[in-house]
Amino acid sequence: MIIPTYDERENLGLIVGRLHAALPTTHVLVVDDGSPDGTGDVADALASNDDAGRIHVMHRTEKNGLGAAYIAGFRWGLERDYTVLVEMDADGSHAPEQLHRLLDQVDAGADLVLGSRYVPGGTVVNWPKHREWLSRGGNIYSRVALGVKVKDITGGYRAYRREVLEKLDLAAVESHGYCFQVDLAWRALQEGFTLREVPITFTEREIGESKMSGGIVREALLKVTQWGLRNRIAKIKGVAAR
Ligand SMILES: Nc1nc2c(ncn2[C@@H]2O[C@H](COP(=O)(O)OP(=O)(O)O)[C@@H](O)[C@H]2O)c(=O)[nH]1
Ligand SMILES: [Mg+2]
Repeated sequence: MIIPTYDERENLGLIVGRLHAALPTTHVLVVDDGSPDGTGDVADALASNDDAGRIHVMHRTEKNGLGAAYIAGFRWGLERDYTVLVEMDADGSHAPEQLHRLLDQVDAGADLVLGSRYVPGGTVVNWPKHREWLSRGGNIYSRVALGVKVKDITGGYRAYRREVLEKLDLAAVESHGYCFQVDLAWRALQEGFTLREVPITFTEREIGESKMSGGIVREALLKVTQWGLRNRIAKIKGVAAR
């Protein structure tokens, strides 16, 4: 389980506690980008107080975005013998109590499982209307631009079988913000991995602030458009070459 953190001092202990109450054997890697609020110290304290040695911490010096933090975390996990690598937010939006839904589908054979707000049974709690529309709009746009059927390709609660991350060229992933999520799912689909969505309840954070920004939205729009166009051009060229 990889948890990226930026200024999540009050959330981190709560989420790790909930995770270990739900699934006691799960190992955690906190990837902290030098949070000014001292989240890195909180993570170190959690790690040293955990007698079972389940909590690990990676300290990075700069705030480099969600994508870079996850890629560093994936590399760390792949260097060790973890068979499934999970992404989860630190702010309580993703319920550790629902993690078994994702893991069950990995056990059933899926390569990549997405916790999905927009399949039947999935819900969003306490999101301001503009955030919900941004998310729904981003998903509709991604579906049309990329021609995929995924309902919640922007979500950040997901489980990867290690083979997926071994196969993908992580060094080539340039997405910084949340379009990193679209990027990885899209790459996995293109490699022919099987993707499944399971319903989750996404609950907006009660503590701390969102790091979502206009720059993150612009990056996503630009990149998804580029990927979609590139894919179409490649298909047209493929047809023309026959
Ligand atoms: N390490 C790291 N974590 C980040 C960064 N940006 C966001 N996060 C973490 O990513 C998760 C989701 O971010 P959040 O701001 O809640 O996004 P929102 O739920 O879309 O509003 C949280 O655990 C954040 O602390 C970053 O630049 N670096
Ligand atoms: Mg959040």
